[in-house]
Amino acid sequence: MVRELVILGVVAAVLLLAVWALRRAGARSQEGKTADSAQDRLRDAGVVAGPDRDARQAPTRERKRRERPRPAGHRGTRKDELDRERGARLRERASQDEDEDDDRAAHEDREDEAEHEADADRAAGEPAVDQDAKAAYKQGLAKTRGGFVARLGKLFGKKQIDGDVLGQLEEVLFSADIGPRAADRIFQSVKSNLGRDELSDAQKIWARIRQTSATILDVGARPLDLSAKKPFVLLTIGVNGVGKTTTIGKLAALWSAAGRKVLLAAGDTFRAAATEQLEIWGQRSGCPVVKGKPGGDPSSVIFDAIKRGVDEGYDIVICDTAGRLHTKVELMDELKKVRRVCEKAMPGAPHETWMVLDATTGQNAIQQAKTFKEAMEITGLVLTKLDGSAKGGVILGICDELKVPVRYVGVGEQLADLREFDAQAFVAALYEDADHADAA
Ligand SMILES: Nc1nc2c(ncn2[C@@H]2O[C@H](COP(=O)(O)OP(=O)(O)O)[C@@H](O)[C@H]2O)c(=O)[nH]1
Ligand SMILES: [Mg+2]
Repeated sequence: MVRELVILGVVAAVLLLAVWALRRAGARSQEGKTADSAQDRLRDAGVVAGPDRDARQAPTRERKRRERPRPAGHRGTRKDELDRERGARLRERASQDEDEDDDRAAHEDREDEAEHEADADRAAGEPAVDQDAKAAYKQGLAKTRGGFVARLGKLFGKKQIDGDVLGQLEEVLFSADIGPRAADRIFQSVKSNLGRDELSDAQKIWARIRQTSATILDVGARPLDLSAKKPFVLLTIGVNGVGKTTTIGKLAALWSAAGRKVLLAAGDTFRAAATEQLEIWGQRSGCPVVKGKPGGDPSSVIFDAIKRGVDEGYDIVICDTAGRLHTKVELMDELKKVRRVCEKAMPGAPHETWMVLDATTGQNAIQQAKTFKEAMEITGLVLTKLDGSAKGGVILGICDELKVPVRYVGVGEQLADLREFDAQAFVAALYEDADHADAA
């Protein structure tokens, strides 16, 4: 009996233990579920970072989860609803923040790209200055290239260059706008330097033409040294309308931008509007202008300007002059007087006298230069209006005739449209693709 009672007790204890164990397991699983849903809610609310929070697609996934239909009949408590609303608001915020982050990142990317492009432009910009100058020369030389260069191209473009080539070369060169002297120099150079068999080689003929052209342009002038005198006095001369006043304005802008103190002298008192025109350029370039009375003595204006230049420590004084008087003799006499007065105002002045020539006038420019040179010393040339339909090849003729260096060329009407003359770039532009010029 005692033995049976013990067995019953053990069985009851085992049963009780089993029931307790089952209950405990049920309670644990309930606790886990509650914890999971709390975690979910916090994650939903954005308070806790979920594993995919940092992923770029998070807003899309969140939206999908929000849009997922809830099981039918699911009704949460009021607190659950408040939690959901708050969570939705926070998610919206987080999504907006991420959108803003995306916008910021995209903006920064664009800024980076722009910076990159600017760098590339800057890098390309350095050699582009030369390209630009060459392009400007090429444009200015369009007529010349389309004329005698193209005719030479046709002449040498033939498969077989016959013995007659020299005669034709002479004819083409002399009808070009480069002037008879330059034409003869080029012709003689080809004739005397190439042997009979070399005359059938177009490349050799072109090389000789290029070389002689470069030699003509190289008149052995020293580089311009504006610091040699203080003030450095520059006198500009040339017939009406060639671009003297415009060139003075461009030079003033160029040199004052380089840190020089520039003073302008309105020496064209013959034309009423000339002084006003120089004053406008003075304003544009930020340089003061010394002016006289309309119809007054140009020499006294220039004298005053140089004196002021000396007294007030100017680096450069640029003097404008008239391009036309009642007669040519009068004009030349007046220019000679201006020169004498410069010397009186400052011994040794003017330090340079530049003749301004309009490239579009072709052979006339050579004639003008010769006439002025007979009357007074010319130390440099500026060839304007090389842009547009200029007959730029005339530079060869002028340099050959005068043996004076071209210092600058004008390639437009604006302040920045002035370039230092580069003989190498000029020759390169003049004969570029010359071998194919017959195709043009
Ligand atoms: N296209 C072009 N026009 C120019 C250039 N230089 C001057 N000009 C124009 O030529 C005209 C006469 O210029 P101006 O300076 O008054 O000549 P000036 O009488 O010698 O002083 C003006 O309309 C200028 O704008 C140039 O390099 N290119
Ligand atoms: Mg003028």
